[in-house]
Amino acid sequence: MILKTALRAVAVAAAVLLPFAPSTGSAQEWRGWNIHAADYPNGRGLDRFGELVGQRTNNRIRMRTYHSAQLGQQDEAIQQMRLGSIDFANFNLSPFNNLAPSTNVVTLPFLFRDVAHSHAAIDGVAGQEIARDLEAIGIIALSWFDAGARSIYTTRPVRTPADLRGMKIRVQTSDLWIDLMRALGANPTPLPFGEVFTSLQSGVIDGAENNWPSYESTRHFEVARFYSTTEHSNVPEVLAVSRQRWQRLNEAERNILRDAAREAATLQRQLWAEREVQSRQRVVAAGATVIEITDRSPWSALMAPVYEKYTGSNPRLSNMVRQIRELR
Ligand code: BDP
Repeated sequence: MILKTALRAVAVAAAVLLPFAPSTGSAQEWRGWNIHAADYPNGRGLDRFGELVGQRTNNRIRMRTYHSAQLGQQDEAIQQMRLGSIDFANFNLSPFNNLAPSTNVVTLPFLFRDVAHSHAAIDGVAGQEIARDLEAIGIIALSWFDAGARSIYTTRPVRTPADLRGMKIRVQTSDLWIDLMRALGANPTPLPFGEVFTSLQSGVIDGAENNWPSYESTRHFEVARFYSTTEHSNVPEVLAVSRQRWQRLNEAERNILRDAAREAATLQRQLWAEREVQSRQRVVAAGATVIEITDRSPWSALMAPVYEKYTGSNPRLSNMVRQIRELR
């Protein structure tokens, strides 16, 4: 009798637990890519993601992040994730511009009013559209990291678009970025992130553009000492996993990953806000000159052709722009 009850209890427990059983019996090792150092907000977010997934799967899914671009530069890492040799990563959305059309929308210059506005967009409809496009190319978006506002920094002072004329400015590999820089009068030079420092040093380029934490952590401020607060783009970042891995997970595991990614993004966003302030202070203390651009209208006025080219003839994308603008 006791045995029967015990057996029944086991059967009931098995029935309840079965849908949550691991999709594969053995432990899995997942390789994660990060372009930044481990102590950068994004590195901390990725490590938290791995920790939570490990805990909640009883270490059946063990995640290890390779920081500081050990597994390659961003464009290569994206290809590797599509092929399934990188399992998870944090990517900026601009390197997807030529692959996933809706990522162009959130890269567009002067689109977001502030951080809250960019969160509302990416945590809402824009994020859903982007996740759909990324899935189609083999990448599953789980949550969104902050990347703050990007501004132009140069080896000579820049106060107006006229000052930028003919200067070689590094951009990420994206047609939109090339057109954006051209529209500002600069000479865009696509280069991997890891080559920017030496290219500035050797004079291959005269400047680049990025947020405060990247300007500081890469030490670009040592070679391009003028940071003009153009704040021309607030392109967000994604915490993603490879579709190949994702397809082999059961629903319970997917939920664990989704929750862990959301919690990691909450941490990253908090750390990001702190790091932006610290990075600005550090570069100023180290002698960088901040050129405050208070009136951005001469800059944004040049952007109409970029909007036209990337969204004008595409109802889906121009609709996204409209929806984002209407967000309050
Ligand atoms: C940083 C992003 C990183 C990009 C880099 C870049 O976090 O993903 O690779 O900019 O400009 O802000 O390439």
